[in-house]
Amino acid sequence: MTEFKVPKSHPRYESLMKRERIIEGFNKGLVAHAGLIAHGRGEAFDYLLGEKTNDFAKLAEQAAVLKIKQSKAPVFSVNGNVAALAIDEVIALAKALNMKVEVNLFYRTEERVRRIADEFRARGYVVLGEVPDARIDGLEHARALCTKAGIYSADTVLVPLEDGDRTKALRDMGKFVITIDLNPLSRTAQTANITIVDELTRALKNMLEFANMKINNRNAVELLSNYNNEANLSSALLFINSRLSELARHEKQERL
Ligand code: PTJ
Repeated sequence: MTEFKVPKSHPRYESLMKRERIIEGFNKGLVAHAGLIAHGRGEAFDYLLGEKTNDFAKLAEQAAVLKIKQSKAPVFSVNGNVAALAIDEVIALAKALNMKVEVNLFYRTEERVRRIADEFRARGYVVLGEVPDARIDGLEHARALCTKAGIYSADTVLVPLEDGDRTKALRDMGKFVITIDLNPLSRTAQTANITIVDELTRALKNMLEFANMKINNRNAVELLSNYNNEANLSSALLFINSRLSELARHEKQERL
């Protein structure tokens, strides 16, 4: 942990703890410089969403779990922020849903891939990604590197906090892409097949709970076939809109 001790009584304890985890991850060489900026953007959107899992997010989380359960080769793609914030949740969900985990970085350095893989190893869990032997089609440079046994041959990829370009490239390769992104307007959110507009650690906990539930097959098929990502993203934007209007009205009344 960093030198700053977050008092449990602080009204923003949860949010500050996540911030501390990102800073700690940065200091340990897991998180990219840009990861700090990405986290701040996420915090801002979480404010707008009320810092809780909303109904549209819960629905997307359920659809995502059902889709992963139906997949033959699902892969969980992990970057620096995800490893820093939720490594234990990643391992738990990957085990529950029989997913391989691959370290796949946007700002790839071999050193950072190894450090992240080491964090998994320290927990007795082996990940892919250190020895790339394939490329994501249509992308240039090191950010295209991946493994044949993992992302390259996956049918479904869970890529939280991802860049829009790579999300599109994965879709162009015919993969089903699930993302977790607090910004419903991001290119990734708009490009994925299922977008979970929720905070990463909350989303993974909810998904694990759902993964461990017994679901009637007919209900699963119905939920998935009725799921509409565009409508779900609209619900997220409408929620932010109405929440802000309500808050603004309340503020106005207080001023009168
Ligand atoms: O470790 P690397 O090299 O793979 O780089 C990782 C980052 C996150 C830096 C890289 O993928 C990146 O630049 O991503 P973007 O384009 O900044 O997108 C990250 C998205 O995740 C943004 O839309 C943020 O709002 C969102 N976000 C940030 N923190 C969270 C989040 N969404 C859910 N939960 C969070 N905790």
